[in-house]
Amino acid sequence: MKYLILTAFAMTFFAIQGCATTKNGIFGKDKSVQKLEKNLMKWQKKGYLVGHQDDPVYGTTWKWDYGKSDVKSVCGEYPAIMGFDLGMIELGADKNLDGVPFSRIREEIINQYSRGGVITISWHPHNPVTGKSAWDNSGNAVKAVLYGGAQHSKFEIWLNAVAQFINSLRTADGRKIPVIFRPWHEMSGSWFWWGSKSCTADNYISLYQMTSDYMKSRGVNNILYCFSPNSENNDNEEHFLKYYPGDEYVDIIGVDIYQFDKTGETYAKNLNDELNLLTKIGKEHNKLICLAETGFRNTPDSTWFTKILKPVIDKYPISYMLLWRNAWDQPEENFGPAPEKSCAKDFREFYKADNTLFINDIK
Ligand code: BMA
Repeated sequence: MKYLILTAFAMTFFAIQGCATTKNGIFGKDKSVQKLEKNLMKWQKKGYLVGHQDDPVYGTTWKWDYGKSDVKSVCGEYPAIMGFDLGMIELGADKNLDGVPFSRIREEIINQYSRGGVITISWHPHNPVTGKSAWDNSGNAVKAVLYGGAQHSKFEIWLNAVAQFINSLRTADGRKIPVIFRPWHEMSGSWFWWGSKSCTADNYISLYQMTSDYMKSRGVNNILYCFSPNSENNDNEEHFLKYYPGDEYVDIIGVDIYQFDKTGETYAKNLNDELNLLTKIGKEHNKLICLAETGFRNTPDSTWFTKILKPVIDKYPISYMLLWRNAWDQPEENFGPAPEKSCAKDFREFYKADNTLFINDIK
Protein backbone atom coordinates (compact mmCIF):
# COMPACT_ATOMS: atom_id res chain seq x y z
CA MET A 1 0.00 0.00 0.00
CA LYS A 2 2.78 2.36 1.04
CA TYR A 3 4.52 1.72 -2.30
CA LEU A 4 1.30 2.24 -4.17
CA ILE A 5 0.80 5.63 -2.55
CA LEU A 6 4.41 6.58 -3.21
CA THR A 7 4.17 5.52 -6.85
CA ALA A 8 0.93 7.45 -7.32
CA PHE A 9 2.53 10.51 -5.71
CA ALA A 10 5.62 10.25 -7.92
CA MET A 11 3.53 9.84 -11.07
CA THR A 12 1.43 12.88 -10.24
CA PHE A 13 4.55 14.90 -9.43
CA PHE A 14 6.25 14.04 -12.72
CA ALA A 15 3.07 14.62 -14.70
CA ILE A 16 2.86 18.14 -13.24
CA GLN A 17 6.56 18.74 -13.90
CA GLY A 18 6.18 17.43 -17.44
CA CYS A 19 3.28 19.78 -18.07
CA ALA A 20 5.17 22.74 -16.75
CA THR A 21 8.15 22.08 -18.93
CA THR A 22 6.29 21.35 -22.16
CA LYS A 23 4.91 24.87 -22.24
CA ASN A 24 6.87 28.06 -22.49
CA GLY A 25 5.88 28.96 -18.95
CA ILE A 26 8.67 30.27 -16.79
CA PHE A 27 9.21 26.75 -15.37
CA GLY A 28 10.88 25.58 -18.56
CA LYS A 29 13.22 28.55 -18.75
CA ASP A 30 16.85 28.84 -17.84
CA LYS A 31 17.53 30.43 -14.44
CA SER A 32 19.09 33.46 -16.14
CA VAL A 33 15.79 34.19 -17.87
CA GLN A 34 13.81 33.97 -14.67
CA LYS A 35 16.25 36.44 -13.15
CA LEU A 36 15.95 38.77 -16.13
CA GLU A 37 12.18 38.74 -15.90
CA LYS A 38 12.31 39.52 -12.18
CA ASN A 39 14.79 42.34 -12.80
CA LEU A 40 12.64 43.82 -15.56
CA MET A 41 9.74 43.91 -13.09
CA LYS A 42 11.92 45.56 -10.47
CA TRP A 43 13.38 48.16 -12.84
CA GLN A 44 9.95 48.95 -14.22
CA LYS A 45 9.10 50.47 -10.83
CA LYS A 46 11.93 53.00 -11.31
CA GLY A 47 11.24 53.81 -14.94
CA TYR A 48 11.95 52.33 -18.35
CA LEU A 49 15.15 50.98 -19.86
CA VAL A 50 16.33 53.12 -22.76
CA GLY A 51 17.56 51.10 -25.72
CA HIS A 52 19.12 51.42 -29.14
CA GLN A 53 19.34 49.00 -32.05
CA ASP A 54 22.88 48.04 -33.18
CA ASP A 55 24.26 50.60 -30.73
CA PRO A 56 27.87 49.33 -30.33
CA VAL A 57 28.56 48.27 -33.93
CA TYR A 58 27.95 51.36 -36.04
CA GLY A 59 26.53 54.88 -35.99
CA THR A 60 25.73 57.76 -38.28
CA THR A 61 29.41 58.58 -38.99
CA TRP A 62 31.32 55.37 -38.10
CA LYS A 63 31.24 51.63 -38.36
CA TRP A 64 32.84 48.57 -36.70
CA ASP A 65 34.94 50.53 -34.15
CA TYR A 66 35.18 48.83 -30.75
CA GLY A 67 33.97 50.61 -27.60
CA LYS A 68 32.01 53.19 -29.54
CA SER A 69 28.30 54.03 -29.34
CA ASP A 70 26.33 57.05 -30.55
CA VAL A 71 24.28 57.01 -27.34
CA LYS A 72 27.46 56.95 -25.22
CA SER A 73 29.07 59.70 -27.33
CA VAL A 74 26.08 61.94 -26.63
CA CYS A 75 25.33 61.29 -22.95
CA GLY A 76 28.36 59.38 -21.64
CA GLU A 77 26.62 56.07 -20.98
CA TYR A 78 25.64 52.96 -22.89
CA PRO A 79 21.93 52.25 -23.28
CA ALA A 80 20.45 49.77 -20.80
CA ILE A 81 19.15 47.58 -23.61
CA MET A 82 20.68 46.92 -27.02
CA GLY A 83 18.96 45.36 -30.02
CA PHE A 84 20.54 43.16 -32.72
CA ASP A 85 19.10 41.54 -35.83
CA LEU A 86 19.70 38.00 -37.13
CA GLY A 87 18.42 38.60 -40.70
CA MET A 88 20.36 36.34 -43.15
CA ILE A 89 21.65 33.95 -40.49
CA GLU A 90 19.12 31.55 -42.03
CA LEU A 91 21.08 31.63 -45.31
CA GLY A 92 24.31 30.62 -43.63
CA ALA A 93 25.75 34.13 -44.21
CA ASP A 94 28.63 35.48 -42.11
CA LYS A 95 27.08 38.95 -41.90
CA ASN A 96 23.53 40.06 -41.25
CA LEU A 97 21.38 42.05 -43.65
CA ASP A 98 23.00 45.31 -42.49
CA GLY A 99 26.54 44.01 -42.94
CA VAL A 100 27.26 43.22 -39.28
CA PRO A 101 29.25 39.99 -38.78
CA PHE A 102 27.37 37.50 -36.59
CA SER A 103 30.59 36.86 -34.67
CA ARG A 104 30.65 40.58 -33.77
CA ILE A 105 26.99 40.49 -32.73
CA ARG A 106 27.80 37.58 -30.42
CA GLU A 107 30.76 39.47 -28.97
CA GLU A 108 28.68 42.59 -28.32
CA ILE A 109 25.88 40.58 -26.72
CA ILE A 110 28.42 39.08 -24.33
CA ASN A 111 29.87 42.57 -23.65
CA GLN A 112 26.44 44.04 -22.99
CA TYR A 113 25.55 41.20 -20.63
CA SER A 114 28.80 41.47 -18.74
CA ARG A 115 28.31 45.19 -18.18
CA GLY A 116 24.91 44.32 -16.67
CA GLY A 117 22.78 45.24 -19.67
CA VAL A 118 19.84 43.66 -21.48
CA ILE A 119 19.72 42.31 -25.04
CA THR A 120 16.87 42.01 -27.51
CA ILE A 121 17.02 40.12 -30.81
CA SER A 122 14.87 40.66 -33.89
CA TRP A 123 14.95 38.66 -37.12
CA HIS A 124 14.24 39.78 -40.67
CA PRO A 125 14.58 36.45 -42.51
CA HIS A 126 14.35 36.23 -46.30
CA ASN A 127 11.15 35.04 -47.93
CA PRO A 128 11.54 31.24 -47.94
CA VAL A 129 9.43 30.81 -51.08
CA THR A 130 10.74 33.53 -53.38
CA GLY A 131 14.25 33.85 -51.94
CA LYS A 132 13.88 37.63 -51.83
CA SER A 133 14.05 39.83 -48.72
CA ALA A 134 11.74 39.85 -45.67
CA TRP A 135 9.83 42.68 -47.36
CA ASP A 136 8.73 40.46 -50.25
CA ASN A 137 5.25 39.59 -49.05
CA SER A 138 4.35 37.31 -51.98
CA GLY A 139 4.24 33.52 -52.27
CA ASN A 140 1.99 32.53 -49.35
CA ALA A 141 5.20 31.82 -47.47
CA VAL A 142 3.82 31.31 -43.95
CA LYS A 143 1.61 28.45 -45.06
CA ALA A 144 4.54 26.94 -46.94
CA VAL A 145 6.78 26.75 -43.85
CA LEU A 146 4.22 25.25 -41.48
CA TYR A 147 4.13 21.48 -40.76
CA GLY A 148 3.25 19.70 -44.00
CA GLY A 149 4.13 22.75 -46.12
CA ALA A 150 6.45 22.55 -49.14
CA GLN A 151 9.16 24.63 -47.42
CA HIS A 152 8.91 23.10 -43.97
CA SER A 153 12.11 21.06 -44.05
CA LYS A 154 14.12 23.98 -45.35
CA PHE A 155 12.56 26.20 -42.71
CA GLU A 156 13.65 23.86 -39.92
CA ILE A 157 17.21 24.39 -41.09
CA TRP A 158 16.60 28.14 -40.88
CA LEU A 159 15.19 27.83 -37.36
CA ASN A 160 18.14 25.68 -36.44
CA ALA A 161 20.54 28.47 -37.44
CA VAL A 162 18.76 30.81 -35.03
CA ALA A 163 18.67 28.15 -32.30
CA GLN A 164 22.39 27.51 -32.63
CA PHE A 165 23.18 31.20 -32.45
CA ILE A 166 21.07 31.81 -29.34
CA ASN A 167 22.48 28.65 -27.76
CA SER A 168 25.98 29.97 -28.39
CA LEU A 169 25.40 33.08 -26.27
CA ARG A 170 27.39 32.21 -23.18
CA THR A 171 29.54 33.92 -20.62
CA ALA A 172 33.25 33.06 -20.43
CA ASP A 173 32.44 30.42 -17.78
CA GLY A 174 29.73 28.81 -19.93
CA ARG A 175 26.57 30.26 -18.39
CA LYS A 176 23.70 31.05 -20.76
CA ILE A 177 22.97 34.69 -21.58
CA PRO A 178 19.25 35.52 -21.49
CA VAL A 179 17.80 37.44 -24.44
CA ILE A 180 14.47 38.96 -25.36
CA PHE A 181 13.66 37.36 -28.74
CA ARG A 182 11.07 39.20 -30.83
CA PRO A 183 10.34 37.11 -33.89
CA TRP A 184 7.63 37.83 -36.48
CA HIS A 185 7.20 41.49 -35.50
CA GLU A 186 4.88 44.08 -37.08
CA MET A 187 2.57 41.36 -38.39
CA SER A 188 -0.45 43.68 -38.24
CA GLY A 189 1.12 45.65 -41.11
CA SER A 190 1.36 44.21 -44.61
CA TRP A 191 5.03 44.65 -45.60
CA PHE A 192 6.60 41.39 -44.35
CA TRP A 193 5.95 37.90 -45.69
CA TRP A 194 4.45 37.05 -42.25
CA GLY A 195 2.27 40.18 -42.31
CA SER A 196 -1.48 40.65 -42.41
CA LYS A 197 -1.80 40.55 -46.20
CA SER A 198 0.24 37.39 -46.59
CA CYS A 199 -1.25 34.93 -44.11
CA THR A 200 -4.28 34.22 -41.96
CA ALA A 201 -4.16 34.92 -38.23
CA ASP A 202 -4.33 31.16 -37.59
CA ASN A 203 -1.32 30.55 -39.80
CA TYR A 204 0.60 33.36 -38.13
CA ILE A 205 -0.13 31.93 -34.69
CA SER A 206 1.04 28.49 -35.84
CA LEU A 207 4.25 30.06 -37.14
CA TYR A 208 4.96 31.77 -33.82
CA GLN A 209 4.17 28.66 -31.80
CA MET A 210 6.17 26.43 -34.12
CA THR A 211 9.18 28.75 -33.77
CA SER A 212 9.02 28.64 -30.01
CA ASP A 213 8.41 24.86 -29.89
CA TYR A 214 11.36 24.33 -32.21
CA MET A 215 13.67 26.45 -30.03
CA LYS A 216 12.58 24.44 -27.04
CA SER A 217 13.21 21.14 -28.83
CA ARG A 218 16.79 22.34 -29.44
CA GLY A 219 17.24 23.12 -25.76
CA VAL A 220 17.08 26.90 -26.26
CA ASN A 221 15.61 28.03 -22.96
CA ASN A 222 17.39 31.39 -22.52
CA ILE A 223 14.65 33.40 -24.21
CA LEU A 224 11.92 35.78 -23.08
CA TYR A 225 9.53 36.02 -26.03
CA CYS A 226 8.24 39.40 -27.11
CA PHE A 227 5.18 39.75 -29.31
CA SER A 228 5.04 43.13 -31.03
CA PRO A 229 2.50 44.20 -33.63
CA ASN A 230 2.80 47.69 -35.08
CA SER A 231 0.18 50.33 -34.58
CA GLU A 232 -1.61 49.68 -37.92
CA ASN A 233 -4.99 48.02 -37.46
CA ASN A 234 -4.60 48.00 -33.70
CA ASP A 235 -7.29 50.36 -32.53
CA ASN A 236 -8.91 47.97 -30.06
CA GLU A 237 -8.10 44.96 -27.93
CA GLU A 238 -9.59 42.45 -30.33
CA HIS A 239 -7.47 43.77 -33.20
CA PHE A 240 -4.37 43.97 -31.02
CA LEU A 241 -4.72 40.34 -30.01
CA LYS A 242 -5.77 39.02 -33.41
CA TYR A 243 -2.35 37.41 -33.93
CA TYR A 244 -1.52 36.74 -30.27
CA PRO A 245 -0.01 33.25 -29.96
CA GLY A 246 -1.19 32.79 -26.36
CA ASP A 247 -0.03 33.52 -22.83
CA GLU A 248 2.10 30.40 -22.66
CA TYR A 249 4.10 31.54 -25.72
CA VAL A 250 4.64 35.18 -24.84
CA ASP A 251 6.47 36.88 -21.96
CA ILE A 252 6.43 40.52 -23.04
CA ILE A 253 3.86 42.33 -25.16
CA GLY A 254 5.09 45.31 -27.12
CA VAL A 255 4.25 47.59 -29.98
CA ASP A 256 6.28 49.22 -32.78
CA ILE A 257 5.36 52.86 -33.47
CA TYR A 258 7.22 55.49 -35.48
CA GLN A 259 6.57 59.17 -36.06
CA PHE A 260 5.70 59.99 -39.66
CA ASP A 261 4.01 63.37 -39.24
CA LYS A 262 6.03 66.59 -39.05
CA THR A 263 4.72 68.00 -35.78
CA GLY A 264 4.35 64.77 -33.83
CA GLU A 265 0.72 65.41 -33.02
CA THR A 266 -0.48 62.29 -34.81
CA TYR A 267 2.41 60.23 -33.41
CA ALA A 268 1.75 61.35 -29.82
CA LYS A 269 -1.93 60.54 -30.12
CA ASN A 270 -1.20 57.19 -31.66
CA LEU A 271 1.44 56.39 -29.03
CA ASN A 272 -0.95 57.36 -26.24
CA ASP A 273 -3.77 55.23 -27.63
CA GLU A 274 -1.57 52.20 -28.20
CA LEU A 275 0.20 52.35 -24.84
CA ASN A 276 -3.13 52.79 -23.10
CA LEU A 277 -4.42 49.65 -24.79
CA LEU A 278 -1.16 47.82 -24.16
CA THR A 279 -1.26 48.70 -20.44
CA LYS A 280 -4.73 47.20 -20.18
CA ILE A 281 -3.75 44.09 -22.14
CA GLY A 282 -0.55 43.69 -20.09
CA LYS A 283 -2.55 43.75 -16.85
CA GLU A 284 -5.17 41.32 -18.11
CA HIS A 285 -2.55 38.86 -19.35
CA ASN A 286 -0.13 39.47 -16.51
CA LYS A 287 2.71 40.38 -18.89
CA LEU A 288 5.43 42.99 -19.02
CA ILE A 289 4.90 45.59 -21.74
CA CYS A 290 7.32 47.60 -23.88
CA LEU A 291 7.72 50.04 -26.72
CA ALA A 292 9.56 47.52 -28.88
CA GLU A 293 10.65 49.96 -31.63
CA THR A 294 10.27 53.67 -32.02
CA GLY A 295 11.81 56.80 -33.48
CA PHE A 296 11.43 59.77 -35.81
CA ARG A 297 13.48 59.18 -38.98
CA ASN A 298 16.53 61.48 -38.94
CA THR A 299 14.99 63.21 -35.86
CA PRO A 300 14.43 66.61 -37.54
CA ASP A 301 12.74 67.90 -34.36
CA SER A 302 15.53 69.07 -31.99
CA THR A 303 13.38 68.60 -28.88
CA TRP A 304 11.74 65.35 -29.89
CA PHE A 305 12.97 63.25 -26.95
CA THR A 306 11.78 65.54 -24.15
CA LYS A 307 8.80 67.24 -25.79
CA ILE A 308 7.18 64.52 -27.90
CA LEU A 309 8.32 61.08 -26.77
CA LYS A 310 8.90 61.43 -23.03
CA PRO A 311 5.64 63.11 -21.98
CA VAL A 312 3.71 60.19 -23.45
CA ILE A 313 5.80 57.19 -22.39
CA ASP A 314 6.18 58.55 -18.84
CA LYS A 315 2.50 57.83 -18.30
CA TYR A 316 2.68 54.09 -18.94
CA PRO A 317 4.33 51.15 -17.13
CA ILE A 318 6.56 50.11 -20.04
CA SER A 319 9.61 48.09 -19.06
CA TYR A 320 11.73 49.31 -21.96
CA MET A 321 11.76 51.37 -25.15
CA LEU A 322 14.07 50.79 -28.11
CA LEU A 323 15.15 53.45 -30.58
CA TRP A 324 15.81 51.98 -34.00
CA ARG A 325 19.23 51.98 -35.64
CA ASN A 326 21.53 54.80 -36.73
CA ALA A 327 22.34 53.23 -40.09
CA TRP A 328 25.88 53.57 -41.44
CA ASP A 329 24.70 52.79 -44.97
CA GLN A 330 21.59 54.99 -45.39
CA PRO A 331 21.97 58.72 -44.66
CA GLU A 332 18.52 59.37 -43.19
CA GLU A 333 17.90 55.96 -41.61
CA ASN A 334 18.75 57.10 -38.07
CA PHE A 335 16.50 57.20 -35.04
CA GLY A 336 18.82 57.48 -32.06
CA PRO A 337 20.86 60.45 -30.92
CA ALA A 338 24.32 61.19 -32.41
CA PRO A 339 26.84 63.95 -31.61
CA GLU A 340 26.26 65.85 -34.86
CA LYS A 341 22.45 65.64 -34.74
CA SER A 342 20.44 68.65 -33.62
CA CYS A 343 18.64 66.51 -31.00
CA ALA A 344 21.87 65.69 -29.08
CA LYS A 345 21.38 68.37 -26.41
CA ASP A 346 17.79 67.34 -25.90
CA PHE A 347 18.83 63.70 -25.54
CA ARG A 348 21.15 64.72 -22.70
CA GLU A 349 18.13 66.21 -20.92
CA PHE A 350 16.19 63.00 -21.57
CA TYR A 351 19.15 61.06 -20.14
CA LYS A 352 19.23 63.14 -16.94
CA ALA A 353 15.66 62.28 -15.91
CA ASP A 354 15.32 59.81 -13.03
CA ASN A 355 13.02 57.47 -14.90
CA THR A 356 15.09 57.03 -18.07
CA LEU A 357 17.31 54.06 -17.21
CA PHE A 358 20.73 53.62 -18.79
CA ILE A 359 23.37 51.00 -18.09
CA ASN A 360 24.55 52.45 -14.74
CA ASP A 361 20.98 52.65 -13.46
CA ILE A 362 20.45 48.90 -13.66
CA LYS A 363 23.76 47.53 -12.41
C1 BMA B 1 14.58 48.11 -41.00
C2 BMA B 1 15.44 49.11 -41.76
C3 BMA B 1 16.31 48.34 -42.72
C4 BMA B 1 17.12 47.28 -41.95
C5 BMA B 1 16.22 46.42 -41.07
C6 BMA B 1 16.99 45.46 -40.18
O1 BMA B 1 13.64 48.68 -40.21
O2 BMA B 1 16.23 49.84 -40.85
O3 BMA B 1 17.18 49.22 -43.37
O4 BMA B 1 17.82 46.47 -42.86
O5 BMA B 1 15.42 47.25 -40.27
O6 BMA B 1 17.88 46.15 -39.35
